[in-house]
Amino acid sequence: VQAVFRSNLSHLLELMGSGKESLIFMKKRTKRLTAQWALAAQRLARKLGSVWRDQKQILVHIGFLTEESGDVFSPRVLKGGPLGEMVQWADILATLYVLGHGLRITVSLKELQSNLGVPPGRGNCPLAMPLPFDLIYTDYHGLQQMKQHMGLSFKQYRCRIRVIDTFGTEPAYNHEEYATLHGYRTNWGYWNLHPRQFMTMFPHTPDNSFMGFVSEELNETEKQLIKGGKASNMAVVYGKEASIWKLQGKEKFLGILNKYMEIHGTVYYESQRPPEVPAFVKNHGLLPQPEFQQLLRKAKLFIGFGFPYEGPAPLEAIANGCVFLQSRFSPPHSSLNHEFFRGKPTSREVFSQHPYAENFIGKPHVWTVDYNNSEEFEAAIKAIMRTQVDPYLPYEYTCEGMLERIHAYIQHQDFCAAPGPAPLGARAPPSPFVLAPNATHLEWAQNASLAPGAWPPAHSLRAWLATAGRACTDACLDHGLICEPSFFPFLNSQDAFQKLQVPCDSTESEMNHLYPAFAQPGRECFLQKEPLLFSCAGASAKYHRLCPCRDFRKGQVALCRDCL
Ligand code: U2F
Repeated sequence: VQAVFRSNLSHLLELMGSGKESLIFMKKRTKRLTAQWALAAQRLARKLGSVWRDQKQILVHIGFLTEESGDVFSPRVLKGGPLGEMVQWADILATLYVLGHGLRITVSLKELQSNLGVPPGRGNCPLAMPLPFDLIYTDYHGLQQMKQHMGLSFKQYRCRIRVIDTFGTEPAYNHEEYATLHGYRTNWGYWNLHPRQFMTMFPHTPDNSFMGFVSEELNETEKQLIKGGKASNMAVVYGKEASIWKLQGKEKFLGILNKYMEIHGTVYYESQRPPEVPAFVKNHGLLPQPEFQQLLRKAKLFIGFGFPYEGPAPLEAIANGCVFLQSRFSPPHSSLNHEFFRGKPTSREVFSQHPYAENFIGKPHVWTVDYNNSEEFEAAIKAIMRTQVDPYLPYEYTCEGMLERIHAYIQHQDFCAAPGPAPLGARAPPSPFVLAPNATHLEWAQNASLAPGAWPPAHSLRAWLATAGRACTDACLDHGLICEPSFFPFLNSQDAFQKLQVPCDSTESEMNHLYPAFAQPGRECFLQKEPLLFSCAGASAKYHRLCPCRDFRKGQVALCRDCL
């Protein structure tokens, strides 16, 4: 059946159920964004033209909202607790619905079981039941619940699952045996799923799929109005929970900021002002989302204190014409040195509160400075007050951008059919490679008939041998490209090393998430033995990694130019 775009979301609102504070928050958001979703659907429909879109039957099981997993989030919705996850789930539901797919939503174990056709109390049903869904979107909590309650069906249908995973899961942590042997075991990882079944909130590593969320968009008139109405001396602090204000040394930089600007906060409080918030701060208390947006529209500056990491609010601030000022982390925060990231299945080093804002948006919208350096901080404030910035929202965070991306995933990503690339170089890479003039970079021959139907199309491959110690994520970005893990199999052969003129004295095949790679001392070449371990993330001073890169659409890093 062909999927048809939907613009009326009232049935979705019914499907979302009611009761919990988290669901109320999500429904309000969906309702408020209805017109924006409808317009985006129209635009995308025009852009895609007559392209056939399969209608899928989709189950969305939001594990972290189930009582069975403790549901610690719902009671904190009105108390300054995390809302980022709810923003994202609301937008995922809207996306799937607007794209025209068949949708079921569950937020309890009972509903999950009845939708899966598992009789309650028969959790360990040994038979693999036919699954009435093509796709299941869930999270780590939901995954655990399905494993416990689907019996054999779980094994059989795991390839249909997509795991919404805010901070991402790198291949080294996902592969159970490898993680256990090499110290990558965490609270979350080791599910042996295809790494791209994990979907992140920001484009962290392309090993996972970038899901994202949306921010409210402004039309031209609104943009002009906002620009005219900005109070150049008004700052809003990022952080709705009082604990964020406990930051050591904040007096110094807040003192400087207070010299130049009027400081506003939206910190939740029960009856009296939280003692952590200085008296000179105008605290509005936690605001409903639309009022928070209104506040951002007036403000010139949105300032981060270092936590929360990588939330939606900075994108909303920038979309509403604020400059986002944040602190640089030196040394970077990671699962090795910071409580928040400890136990998360990623080795990623976070160099500022919001790396996406820093790296994908940057100046004039985003300033990343050392808060301990008073001069640098003060100079930034002065410069920000002088600069005019336009409201800005990257395309991938617009409704159209999110619809486009998820449409492409749904139509092209298939982790069930592919038997996986043959290990051990048993399959020669579909030649020919074309050697670029500078001889360190291989281009895939334009002759795409070599791998027909592959997605992303094989001709977008550009291979690079990274310098020692560089991860493929970074090596590709160095060349204005993005790492594309699905191309690793093309590079995992002696032939590929030869074409890149890598002088291999010997070649071995092992399980290592950094392979294929070249080690200078000994001139050894290493191939990847385990396809699940192909990884864009990861580096070691010992290796030059062989990296598959590709181009990407401007403002839509998840998709290559010919990916639609
Ligand atoms: C992030 O979670 P948070 O919920 O703390 O992220 P924020 O960036 O603060 O914003 C979430 C939403 O809260 C809204 C705002 C954002 O869309 O419009 N809001 C509001 O409604 N009223 C207010 O007064 C202020 C903000 C991240 F998203 C999670 O994935 C992480 O788990 C968490 C911890 O790092 O950080």
